[in-house]
Amino acid sequence: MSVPIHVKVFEAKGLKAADRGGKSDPYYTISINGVKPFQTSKTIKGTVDPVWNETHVLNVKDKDIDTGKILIGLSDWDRIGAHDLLGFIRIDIKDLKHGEPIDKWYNCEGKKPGTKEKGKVHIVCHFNPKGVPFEKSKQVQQQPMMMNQQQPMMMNQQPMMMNQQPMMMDSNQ
Ligand SMILES: [Ca+2]
Repeated sequence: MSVPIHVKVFEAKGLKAADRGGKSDPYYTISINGVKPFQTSKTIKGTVDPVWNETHVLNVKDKDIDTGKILIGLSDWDRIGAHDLLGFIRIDIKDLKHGEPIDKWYNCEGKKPGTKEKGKVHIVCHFNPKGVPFEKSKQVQQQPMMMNQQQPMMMNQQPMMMNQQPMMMDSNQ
């Protein structure tokens, strides 16, 4: 059994500058516990304040609900050579409340958990046992009275959203 978490990565501010001229070309990979398959974002070139607005659906296995982490690894794209690491975001899945979107700026960490790195990332995580799509869940949050009526209808939309994601992954790399 697994449970979907919808993660929307809006933007980052003040990431490490890995290129000359004080800029980076940031992109990230996102996974549960750093286990493949990773999902990869677009690369936003020439900035330390990238805006992504990308939504990911991660399937969390039952055994990872108490101890697993959402791991986001931020890197600087380079035309030649190895890409530079810019930082990590680690989100404990046990801190996410079931069914309730959590909207937060997370500080970047270094390679070692708990160490500081430059920058922060704006993320909404929605741990979502009923399978309500993220965008709809925001509406539900704004209209709490309608919640029970809307939920069953929306569950059918989810497979569609999930199929669109792989198409978008490589388009800007
Ligand atoms: Ca670069």
